[in-house]
Amino acid sequence: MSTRTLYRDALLCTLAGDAGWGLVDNAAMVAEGGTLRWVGAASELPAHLEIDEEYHLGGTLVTPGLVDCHTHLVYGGHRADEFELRLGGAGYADIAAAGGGILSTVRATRMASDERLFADARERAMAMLRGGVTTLEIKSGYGLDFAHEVRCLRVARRIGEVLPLTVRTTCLAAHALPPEYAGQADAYIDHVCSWLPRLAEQDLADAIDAFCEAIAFDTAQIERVFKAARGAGLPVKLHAEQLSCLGGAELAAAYGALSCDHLEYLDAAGVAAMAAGGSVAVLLPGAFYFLRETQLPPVRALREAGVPIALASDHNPGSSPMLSPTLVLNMGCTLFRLRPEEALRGMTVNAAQALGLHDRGRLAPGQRADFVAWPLNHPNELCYWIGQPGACRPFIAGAPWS
Ligand code: DI6
Ligand code: FE
Repeated sequence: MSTRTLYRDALLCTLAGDAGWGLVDNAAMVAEGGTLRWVGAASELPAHLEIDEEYHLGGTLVTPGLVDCHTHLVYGGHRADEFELRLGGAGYADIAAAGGGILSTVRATRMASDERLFADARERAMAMLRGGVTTLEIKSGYGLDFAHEVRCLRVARRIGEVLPLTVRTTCLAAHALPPEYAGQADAYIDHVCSWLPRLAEQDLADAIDAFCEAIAFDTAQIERVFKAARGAGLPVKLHAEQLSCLGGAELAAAYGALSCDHLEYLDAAGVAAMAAGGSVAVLLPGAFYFLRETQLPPVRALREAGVPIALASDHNPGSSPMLSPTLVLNMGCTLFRLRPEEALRGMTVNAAQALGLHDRGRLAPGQRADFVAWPLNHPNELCYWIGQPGACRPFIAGAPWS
């Protein structure tokens, strides 16, 4: 029989309904085998419940564990030099066109040993975990050939094995054109398509992503990747409409994409397609901030169309070198004008949906016992403090992490 654990003396923010914080004061939760079995006011705890283990949460605020549903955590080197160039006036796309940008990280990643990649990615994942993240997506996309993409996906899988958090891996081989295929984008896409069945067979990727942009791949090329993903039985996502509107979101939604991400330039047709296709809109305020973009994603139109909105760090060395989940929440509110409750739903229940996960993101019976105790009095403080709002205590599948 699995251990039955009681957690008491918490202010719960359950997000259990479709709207509202779902606050429960003087609350308790009971978990068994890593799953929540009972959630409610302590005064209503069923009598005669046999409890094996008990945690007192000291009156702290408890939210569902945070879900960071879009990161590029595995890479070599960094791009602080490029940051300086951009501050001096160089454009992100210009740097990419000159062979810098993503390709400079590809060079550093290919040169890094497996151990270096693993040790650096593990540190980054630990920072996320310390910040309250209990489920983390990690994309490849800095290998850009079969062997290096596989290496990066293996490193990502290993992070999920050595740390208690859940890691979902995404193959982003169609991220940029590797130098050995310069001028032959279609040939590179053929190769990428041929890798997908092997990735699925080896269980290395939970989803397939691509970058639809003038500096990356066009919709015809992306569609070929999506067809191959479908053939391999893998769900898709897309980096769409970040720097321009190419109609990527519409295409992705037609392929039942779990999510379309970035979306600053998303148009009305894209919003409608996402609503019809059931794709989550993943907004990435860190990249918007770091690239000093001015085009805001169409938050109001997404809301009105009923498209679930998620927020993520987009952690990567080029456009969003951030490792603070609560700073993502803050930026989602300050930059994109999300309401604090929308922002928190965006890093819990909606982010879980963007990963195809429906067993987490709320505090309710049947959900995983992934939650975080914060030294705060109200969940709006998660969005208010700029960055880390004091040390939090994550519990994963019911067990405290420290
Ligand atoms: N969009 C992004 O924000 C990252 N990738 C992408 O397609 C940035 C990647 C980088 O600059 O290294
Ligand atoms: Fe990204």
